[in-house]
Amino acid sequence: MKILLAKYILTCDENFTILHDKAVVFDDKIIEICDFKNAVKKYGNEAEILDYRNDFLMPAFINPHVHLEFSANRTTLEYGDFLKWLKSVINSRDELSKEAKNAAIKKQIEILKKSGVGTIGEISSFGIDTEICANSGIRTIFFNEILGSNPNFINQSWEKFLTRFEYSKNFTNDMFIPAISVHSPYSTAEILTKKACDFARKNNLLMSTHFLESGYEREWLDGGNNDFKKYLLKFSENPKPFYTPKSFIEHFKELRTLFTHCVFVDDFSVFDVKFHAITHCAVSNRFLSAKTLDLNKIRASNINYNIATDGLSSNISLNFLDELRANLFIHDNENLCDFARELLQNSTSETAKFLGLDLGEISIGKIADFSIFNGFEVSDENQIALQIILQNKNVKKLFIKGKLCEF
Ligand code: MCF
Ligand code: FE
Repeated sequence: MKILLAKYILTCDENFTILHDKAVVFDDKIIEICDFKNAVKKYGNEAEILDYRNDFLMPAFINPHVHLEFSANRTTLEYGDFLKWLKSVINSRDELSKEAKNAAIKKQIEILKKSGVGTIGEISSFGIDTEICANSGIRTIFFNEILGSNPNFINQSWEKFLTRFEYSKNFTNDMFIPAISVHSPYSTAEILTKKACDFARKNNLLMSTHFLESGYEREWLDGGNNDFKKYLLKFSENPKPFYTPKSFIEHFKELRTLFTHCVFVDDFSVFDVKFHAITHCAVSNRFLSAKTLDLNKIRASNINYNIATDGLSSNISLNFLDELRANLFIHDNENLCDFARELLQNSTSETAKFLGLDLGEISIGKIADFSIFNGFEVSDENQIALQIILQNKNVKKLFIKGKLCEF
């Protein structure tokens, strides 16, 4: 058991309550939040004291969408046009993933942790990341990816997916949770999406998918005949869109699904707020989509949104604080302090609730995933969330399940 004293505690609860000069008593879960003196009186005999009286405590971040297998990419993949990027992925993905194996992936997990991330959603395309994630100490929702558009290879795609999924299942525990990712409406035939969604429903698995990321994709699904068709001709003789945007979403009915990107969605009321959430990758969208997610439309529909880095396939950094800073710059119409608070909340408690994880908030009974930031002077508590994002390259300490992470 430990007693941790902090200058400020950002609870990240619904009201974004900030506590001043309080202590958290915890083992793998949070036992009590009270005055330091009372904590010492009650638990002092058995507890270790962690004195961070000048520092700030907040829940660890959740980064629900990364592609660690693309960790070797620096300049191989082309940015600035989605189709060019996609072609460069097809050409280089095998090599990139081989290069990423082990060292590069481990290094990026370290970078994630150092930036305060306690949980990731890993989109696994090949399965070379399974053991590394399972042994990494970072909590992982492991989204086994399925895709395939050529009708001749549907069974093969499904079987390959099942093999990877079953393998990942061997590592299941509270820190490694197998799940599914249907890659996207342009790359995944309807039969595969149906099978994957039925499988997820039957086995109570979380789902993730890339949706309406580019103008090309939007036009293609709307029935337009654009460059996307030329590109898809590589994979099948007479490519036709498998879905309309609406019919794609219908597959995910009553299935807890993270819809990633969605920058070309006009009306978010098509989603079910109970089961669906939007994963926002601001930097990735800047590099590939040439469009920014309209947060006001999302707020108007009451759907939950969360913040993710995507992989180094479409980002220059998996440091979560870099991504939060980028959000502050990219969404330049937002009120700075209010948006900073929303970013922290949507990277902790809001996402945890959606994913069904009992963490993301500093309150009694929650799993003790939190980080310590170097403290600073603030004249107004309203500045704290903003300055945490602006002033920190990394956290001072990270605890996952109550244990201090070594890095
Ligand atoms: O999220 C970004 C951009 N959108 C789509 N896919 C990916 C991203 N980063 C990596 N990918 C992967 C995806 O998982 O690239 C492949 C898939 O395996 C593209 S489809 C051949
Ligand atoms: Fe992605």
